[in-house]
Amino acid sequence: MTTNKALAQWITEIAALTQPDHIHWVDGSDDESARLTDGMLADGSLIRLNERTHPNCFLHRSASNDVARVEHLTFVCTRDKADAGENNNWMEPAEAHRLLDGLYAGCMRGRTMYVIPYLMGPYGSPYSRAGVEITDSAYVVANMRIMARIGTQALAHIEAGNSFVKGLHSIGQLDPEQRYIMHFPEELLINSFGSGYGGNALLGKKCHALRIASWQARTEGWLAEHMLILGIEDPQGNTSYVAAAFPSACGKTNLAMLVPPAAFAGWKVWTVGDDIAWLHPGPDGRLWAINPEAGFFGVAPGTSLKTNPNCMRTIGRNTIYTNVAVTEDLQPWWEGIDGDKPAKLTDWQGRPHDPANGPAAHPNSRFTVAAAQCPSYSPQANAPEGVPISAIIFGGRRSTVAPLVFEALDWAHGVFTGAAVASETTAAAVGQVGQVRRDPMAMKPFCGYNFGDYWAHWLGVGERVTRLPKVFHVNWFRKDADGKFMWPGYGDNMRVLKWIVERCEDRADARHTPVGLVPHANDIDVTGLTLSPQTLDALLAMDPEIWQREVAAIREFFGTFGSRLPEGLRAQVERIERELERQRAA
Ligand code: SAT
Ligand code: MN
Repeated sequence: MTTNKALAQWITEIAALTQPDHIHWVDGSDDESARLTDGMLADGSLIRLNERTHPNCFLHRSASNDVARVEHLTFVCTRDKADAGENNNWMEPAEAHRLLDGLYAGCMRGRTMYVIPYLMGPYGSPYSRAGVEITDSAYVVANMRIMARIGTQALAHIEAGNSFVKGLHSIGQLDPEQRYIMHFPEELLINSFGSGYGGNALLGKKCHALRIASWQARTEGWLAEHMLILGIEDPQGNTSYVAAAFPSACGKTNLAMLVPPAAFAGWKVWTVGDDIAWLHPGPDGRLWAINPEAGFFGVAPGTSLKTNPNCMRTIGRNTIYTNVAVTEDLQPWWEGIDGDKPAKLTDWQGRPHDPANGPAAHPNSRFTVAAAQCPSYSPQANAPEGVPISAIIFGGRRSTVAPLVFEALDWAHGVFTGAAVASETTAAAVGQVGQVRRDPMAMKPFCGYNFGDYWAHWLGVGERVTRLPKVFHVNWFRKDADGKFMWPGYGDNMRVLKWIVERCEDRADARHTPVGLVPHANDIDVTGLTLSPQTLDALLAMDPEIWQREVAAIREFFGTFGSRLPEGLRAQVERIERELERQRAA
């Protein structure tokens, strides 16, 4: 139990509502973890993988209709609807509470209610925040144990008088018709029902560290962002840190663990985080970032020694796999993994694999693993003060329009660039894959309040922070007329990171366009890369006519935010339109 009265009272209240058979306060110990794992092995919710090749690794198969985040069932419940904004589904808080309390009533009968105190962020950091997740899923406990700092120390943080976010989760009947992911930012409360999967159920991640935290960050003057954090060490031993926002399943984990190409001897990339960054103005006028998470919940398909060797070296032990396929001798398998496809596989639903049923591993199958196991894990990853950010990078998956890289002209233009991010959708969320949608700052599914207010907050940070990071936009996914990717990506993205670092140090050149500063072909270090000059030119092209159409689409999108759209963004649209028109006329 706990000495914190508010917490004790909430637990009593929720136990009365949900009627569990047992209440288990999670202490985070190895003993407890072993007992939970044994229970899940016994009831079949975990399967032990090949102990020789993958020690202490397990497979979980989720319900086949519960495999991704559900954005259409995700709500932000604020008193004033306009505060949630066009970017969120909204429900009136009292109505949402009525609906959910009805679903929660008696939902834990015959089950154990786990109480998980957790901390997002390093122990001892002034930027870390606590939460308590109540759940009836042992699988959630096992994942939270990897993804956050849970148990006794987190509880001590709360009992020392720090505030905490409340998260109530029940898998219910895993019925997609009775599934809701509800946020009450004004109450620092999350209610999740009917899903056991990833971001729907591990409430410390998207629900707390992005939706609720973004709301708190706005009132407190910081930023909670869907960004990886990495350090780039040059051959002289200087390390610069960048934070980068891409929509789900666009390669954040790969970029965060990048291994530079052979021609980049002496360069090294350090991983601080792969998904979420909390950025605070520091005493020296720079933005400092911490990774609130302690683990990676990454997409398995496409991960291989070729695309992400550090990741493959991370996930060989102590890893929970969800919805991957398995080989005959119980090794995890997915499309894109190294080696030939085995003749016999069991698919993610436990059936003998038949290609007629689709891929063997679900396209959104995942691994959950402790960040500390990553060979490139940064020695600064647990620094209480975080790491100082030199550059912010936005990106999306665009087969056309966006060049390989460009730099924003200044902070306000950088905010515009982030707000205008668009990307082709992926399997990380339920729905059509491959549609272009606007995904500002890669926060479309995660911003806990009105995007108009959010952009105004970003612009405001530019006025308060004296040593602002430079802002960039990248696109690794440009395709040629034959539909083939033009840029090799993965480790070769180091070539773009190098230009970015050099720009931050005023050591590299660029040409001015209305849309941003683009490298000349010879500004990108292509040593050791076979890439035709024509392809590189095409990758760096900024076509004014295509961009006139793009800016018209951005103007229309911004228009949906009405009077909450900050004047600073409207001014950017108008400037770019004017300059593009002048360029076209010339
Ligand atoms: O399911 S999660 O939201 O945790 C993963 C993702 O979409 O990035
Ligand atoms: Mn993500």
